[in-house]
Amino acid sequence: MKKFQIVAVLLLLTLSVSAQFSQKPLTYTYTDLEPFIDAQTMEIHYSKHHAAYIKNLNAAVVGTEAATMTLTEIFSNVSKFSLAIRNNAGGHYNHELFWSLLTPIKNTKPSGDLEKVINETFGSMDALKEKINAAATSRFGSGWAWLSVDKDNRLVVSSTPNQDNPLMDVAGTEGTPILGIDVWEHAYYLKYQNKRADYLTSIWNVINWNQVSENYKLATKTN
Ligand code: MN3
Repeated sequence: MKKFQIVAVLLLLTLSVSAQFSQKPLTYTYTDLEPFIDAQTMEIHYSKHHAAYIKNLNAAVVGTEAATMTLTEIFSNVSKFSLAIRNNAGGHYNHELFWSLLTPIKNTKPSGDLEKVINETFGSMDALKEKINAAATSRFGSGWAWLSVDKDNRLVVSSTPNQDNPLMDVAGTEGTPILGIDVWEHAYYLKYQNKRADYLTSIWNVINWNQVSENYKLATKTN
C-alpha cells in the first residue's frame, strides 16, 4: 500500500469513529409546533443544543469501550463511564426521543391498549398528565420527566436530573421510556420565561400519542 493510501485509510477510520452518532432530520419544520413551542426555541434546541450533545459524545467516546457500543449498552453501564459520556449520551438519546414525540398533528390519541393501561394505572389520561407535570414541576434545576415501562411491564412516572434517563443504571426508577418531557430552561425559556407550569400545560397539545403508543408496544414486547 502506498503511503497516501495508508493516510487515506487512517483518515477514513478516524472519520467513521468520530461520526459514530449522528442527528436525524426532524419530520416537521421549526414553525410547525407554534404557538405551543416557538420556532426560535425549536431551531436553537435542535441545531445547537442537540447537535452539541452529539458532537461532544463522539469526542468523549474516543478511546473508550463506549466507542463501539450502542446508546442502550452505554446506559446500562453508564456508572462505569465518564460524566462527559453520561451527559452527552443521555443528551443525544433524550432529544432524539423528544423530537419523535412532538407533532403538529392535532388530537392524536393513545392506542386502545395503552389507554386501558393508563386508566387502570392512573385513573384517567388527565390524572396521568397531572402526575407527569408534577414530576416535571418538582424537578429542581434541569432535567426530564418520564413515562416508562418497567421490567414487569407496568407504567411508571419519574423524573431524572440533567440528561440522565430511566435506561441508565444510575436511575432511581428504571424502565424503558415511552414519553419524555424536557424541562431544561432551554426548552421553554424564550416563550414561557420562568413559567415552567405554563409550558407543561401547553406541551400536551403537541404530544404525538401515536408515537407514545408505538413505543409502548415495543417496550412491552421487549420485556
Ligand atoms: Mn433540551
